[in-house]
Amino acid sequence: MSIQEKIKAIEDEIARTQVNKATNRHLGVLKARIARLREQERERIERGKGQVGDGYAVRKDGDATIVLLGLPSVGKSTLLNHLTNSNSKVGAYDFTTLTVVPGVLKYRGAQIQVLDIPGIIRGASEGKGLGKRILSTTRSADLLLVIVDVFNPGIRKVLLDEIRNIGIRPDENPPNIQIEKRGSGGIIITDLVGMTEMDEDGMKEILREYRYHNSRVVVREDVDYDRFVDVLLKNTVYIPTLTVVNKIDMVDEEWVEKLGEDADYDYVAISADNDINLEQLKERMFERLDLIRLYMRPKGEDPDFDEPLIIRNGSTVEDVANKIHRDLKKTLRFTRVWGKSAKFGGQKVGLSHQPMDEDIITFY
Ligand SMILES: Nc1nc2c(ncn2[C@@H]2O[C@H](COP(=O)(O)OP(=O)(O)O)[C@@H](O)[C@H]2O)c(=O)[nH]1
Ligand SMILES: [Mg+2]
Repeated sequence: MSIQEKIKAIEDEIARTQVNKATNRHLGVLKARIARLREQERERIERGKGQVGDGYAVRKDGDATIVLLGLPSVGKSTLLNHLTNSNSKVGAYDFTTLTVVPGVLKYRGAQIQVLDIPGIIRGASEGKGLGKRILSTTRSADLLLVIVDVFNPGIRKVLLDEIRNIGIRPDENPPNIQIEKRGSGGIIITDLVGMTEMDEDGMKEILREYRYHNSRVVVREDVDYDRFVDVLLKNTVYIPTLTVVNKIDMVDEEWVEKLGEDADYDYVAISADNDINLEQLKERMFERLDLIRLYMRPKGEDPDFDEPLIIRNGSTVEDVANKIHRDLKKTLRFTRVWGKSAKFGGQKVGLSHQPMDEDIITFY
C-alpha cells in the first residue's frame, strides 16, 4: 500500500466514525497516524530529486520572505509586478506561472522578498505534483499572503486547509507543551492546566505511535489531539498569514460592504491592476511581519537614518550584533540605546536587551 492509500484508508475510517465524547480519543489517534504519514511523504519528497516543473531554487534573501498563495488567475503575478521590481508574466488564462518568481519590495528601509509560487494548491493535499523546492520555499516563508478575488472569498478556507496538509499552521502559535525523550521509565505526563480536550491514555497511545515509549511530557496549555500531534511532528511550522481580496474594481461599493459583513477574518481589499489600496497592503504586510527599524550610530557620529537595520520585533542586541557581523560580539564592550526601549537616552544595555522600532544604537 502506498502512503497515499494508507492515508485514504484511515480517512475512510474517520468518516465512518461518529464524533462524540467516546470516540474523541480514537479519532485523535487516527488523525495522529495520518499526520505522521503526511510527514513521511513530505520528507520523501524533500529528500528526493526535484520534479518536473519545479522551478529553480530561490535563495532566501533580504530581511523577510513573503509567499503569495492563491488559485490561478486571482492576480498573483499582477500583484507581484505592482508591489516589486519583478516582471512576471500576466495571463488571462490558468497556469501562466510555472516557476517560482521572485521580486523584491523595498518598504520602510526593508528589503522584502516576495515569491509567486505555482501549483501549491492543487498538488498539496494529494501530495503529488508539488516540487520539493516549492514545498520548502513555502514552509520557510515569514508571511503567507492568501489571495482571493471579490467573487470567491470563500476559497480562503480551502487554501488554508491545503497548506495545513504540508505541515504549516497558519496564524497559530506553537502549543505550550514540552516533550522530552528519555532512556527509560515509560511515559510520565504532568498536566498543569486541567486538560479538557485530551486524556492521559489518549496521549500515551499517540506518544507510542510516535515512538515516544519513554518520555516526560509537561502540559501547559489545554489543546486538542490535533495540536498535540503538531508538537510531536518534527516539521510543523507556524506562519502568520494576511488575506488579500483582489479585483475590487470589478464590483460596486455595496458588494465590498457585503464582503466586510460576511468575513469573520481580517483582510485588505485591493485592486492589484489599478493600484487601489496597495500602500495600505504594504503597511499591513510590514505590520504582520513584525519587523522593526533600528538606526545605527557609529561612535561620535550622527545616526544613519537612510539605511535602517531591519530585524524581527523581539530580537535582542545580540541578534543585532550578529546580523551586522558574525564576529562583532567578540569585540563588543557595551551598547548604548536611544529611543522607546531605553529608560533614558544613551542607556547602557546588555546583549539580552530588546530594542524597539526606530531606536538608535551604538556599539562600543
Ligand atoms: N479587473 C482586474 N483584473 C485583474 C486584477 N488583478 C489581476 N487582474 C487580471 O486577472 C488576470 C489574471 O492575473 P494574473 O496576475 O496572471 O493571475 P495569477 O494567475 O494569479 O498570477 C489577468 O488578466 C489580470 O490582468 C485587478 O485588480 N482587477
Ligand atoms: Mg501568475
